Amino acid sequence: MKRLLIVSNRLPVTVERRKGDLVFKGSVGGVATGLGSYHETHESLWVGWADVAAGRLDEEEREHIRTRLRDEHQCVPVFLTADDVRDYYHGFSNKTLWPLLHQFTQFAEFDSSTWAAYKRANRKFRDAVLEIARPDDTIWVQDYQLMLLPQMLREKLPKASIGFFLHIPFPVFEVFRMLPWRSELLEGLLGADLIGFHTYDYVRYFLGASRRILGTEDHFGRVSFGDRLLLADAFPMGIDFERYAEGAHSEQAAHEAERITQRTRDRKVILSIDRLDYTKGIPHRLRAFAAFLERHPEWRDKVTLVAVAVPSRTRVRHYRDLKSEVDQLVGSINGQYSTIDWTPIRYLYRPLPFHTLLGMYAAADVALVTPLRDGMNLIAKEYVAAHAGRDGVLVLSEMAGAARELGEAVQVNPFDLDGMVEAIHTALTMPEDEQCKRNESMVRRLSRYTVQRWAEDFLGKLEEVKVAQIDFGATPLDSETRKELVRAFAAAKNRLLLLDYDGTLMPFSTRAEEMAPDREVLELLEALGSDESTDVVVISGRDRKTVDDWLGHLPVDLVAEHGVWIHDRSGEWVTIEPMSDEWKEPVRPVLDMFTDRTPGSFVEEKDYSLVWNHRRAHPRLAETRVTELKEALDNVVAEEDLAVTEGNRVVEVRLAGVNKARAAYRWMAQDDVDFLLFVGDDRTDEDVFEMAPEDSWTIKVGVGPTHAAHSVRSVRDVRELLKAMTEADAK
Ligand code: GDG
Repeated sequence: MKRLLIVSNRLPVTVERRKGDLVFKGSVGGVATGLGSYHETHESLWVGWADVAAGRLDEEEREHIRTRLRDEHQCVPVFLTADDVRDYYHGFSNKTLWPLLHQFTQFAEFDSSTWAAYKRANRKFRDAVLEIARPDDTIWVQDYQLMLLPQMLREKLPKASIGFFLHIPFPVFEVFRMLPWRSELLEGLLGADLIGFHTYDYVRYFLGASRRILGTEDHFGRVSFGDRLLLADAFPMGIDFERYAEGAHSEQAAHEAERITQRTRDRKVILSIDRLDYTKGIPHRLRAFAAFLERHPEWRDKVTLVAVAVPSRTRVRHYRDLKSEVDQLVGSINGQYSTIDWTPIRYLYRPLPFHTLLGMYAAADVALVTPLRDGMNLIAKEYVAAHAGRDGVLVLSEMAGAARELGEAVQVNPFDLDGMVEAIHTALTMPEDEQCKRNESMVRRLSRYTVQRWAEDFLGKLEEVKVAQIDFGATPLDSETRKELVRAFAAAKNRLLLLDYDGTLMPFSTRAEEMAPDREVLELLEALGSDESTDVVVISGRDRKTVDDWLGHLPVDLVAEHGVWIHDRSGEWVTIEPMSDEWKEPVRPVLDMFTDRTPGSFVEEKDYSLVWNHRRAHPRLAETRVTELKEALDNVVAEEDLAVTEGNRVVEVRLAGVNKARAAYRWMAQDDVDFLLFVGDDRTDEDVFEMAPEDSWTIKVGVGPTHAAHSVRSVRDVRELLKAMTEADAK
């Protein structure tokens, strides 16, 4: 059976030394809670740190921990020293990555010694995984503490299925670029086959950073990096829905809720609960609550804010400062508004047992979840689940990943004090039936996309990527194969070279007119085409006039408009068959409309095709528009028998059945050809790759799924290959 190895900084079980004994207990936190449920119900092993300093353990204790964790919890411990914990965990992870990735740049420290510790610790995790990994295991690495691990594992297990999920936000480029070790971190992540984020925005930021920092290429989330294909995608983490929906009705939770209602004397209860972290916006929330009491005196004595702050990272200074700030704020607000009978804020600074947490969810009329920035935020989802089928209002920050899915919550910008006051008021005065209605829609979504589904979805996608990688690609043309090709060319008597133009002979430029052939290309074509035994055909998607102007004087044959027009050295331009262009009428207005909506795009008209070119448009916008455009064209396409193809930054519409392959066939069909080479770079070339006979040479420029047998990285490689061919011929 295929095993899953989950790897995270912290195990879902922590070990504590109490009066000389080792005590095992569950960990608090988003990753442990969320994935914990999946782990319990599946065949998986979890590798991570058990929260106990290794220096204080003798070998016998370590063995005891190993055995118990393995037998009772399917966990494998990584032993970290006190120095590791200080520098890798409290240091680089929590003083550098955590603030930076949450865009708290003012808190981010850049220290090369903690960076060294981070690398060292990631290697420890790698070694722990390597010790137990079997070849067909799936390895799923979690979160920001282990961003180097995917690549470290890839080096040792080149074929393994490796997934990575980032539980916190990925920041915009301007912030990520601040990190002195940004390339190494990205390379670390790119060792994975699938990189998951909570929201599509984070995916975009990540792809943008990789493009700009490492020069990766991506298309619909498929990333090509070197000779590897991987995928980045959004998987909004869900919760173990039943655990909260049913749990809220359990006897213990109901008892707890009852107690809270009694203690707050039937006042409205607003719940605020998070780890005490500066990203969670606790001071902003407290100030908003105070402003609410100030501006709405009618609510004094009628509402209680239950504020739970779970201690976290107390060894980091900013967390201790935050603790003082919160203590002080709570004190001053309570000092100002309390009466003998009423304390506006009930403040708890400690972790709660699970049933108490559930009781609090159940008792709260309003949950105030207003982080300044949060990868997802599971508390928001858990609260809604606990209110399935009943009233209760979620006030949710727009800055939490969860806001994308919980559109029916009262959404608020946590930096906007007036908006926050307004939101609290809206929540407290919302009619009950509206509360129920809003919850119903959210509950429907949360009960479908549970943490189970989230994990299955991620792992399913990971398998898909592995399959795609098999088809992906074309083996890179190594030097041995290249020599073989050149030898075959030199030995052949009747050679046929079919060469695409844009992106194959000439590199892309954002200005189409700048792509006229340079001297090197002209000389290469001249040299190859002058040889009697070589037929050179340049197959372009461009209009025939441009192709003629640029290449018409050379001893080569030409194909324009992806196969509509053909020109051999003996004659005129002819169409491959009699053609009509009446179909353009219904298509043109559709393309014009998309041009108006997409700044930087334009329509090119050729004799028998219409092209929507978005080379100068914003790539992300264009990506969305391409999908919409294809949908919009669906009807006309069927009626007029047209083909819509996507090329490099273009969408082209032309009559079905006219393509490069059909044109190329004219030359390929000659039966005395004993060397055939076709080089192309985009989807319009795939028909030719597919049709080319087994014994021909097919080369794709760039990476990506293809029917070509080989690939080269760039136009430069193509030119060098052609040059080597002319030189071999000259010998
Ligand atoms: C990170 C990201 C992302 C909290 N206090 C107690 C307690 N909890 C449980 C909650 C919830 C979890 O811990 C907290 O999850 P969050 O999502 O709110 O926050 P982080 O710990 O910061 O988690 C976050 C998450 O990873 C998952 O990807 O959503 O954005 O920052 O499940 O119920 N549980 C108990 N007592 C407590 O006092 N028993």
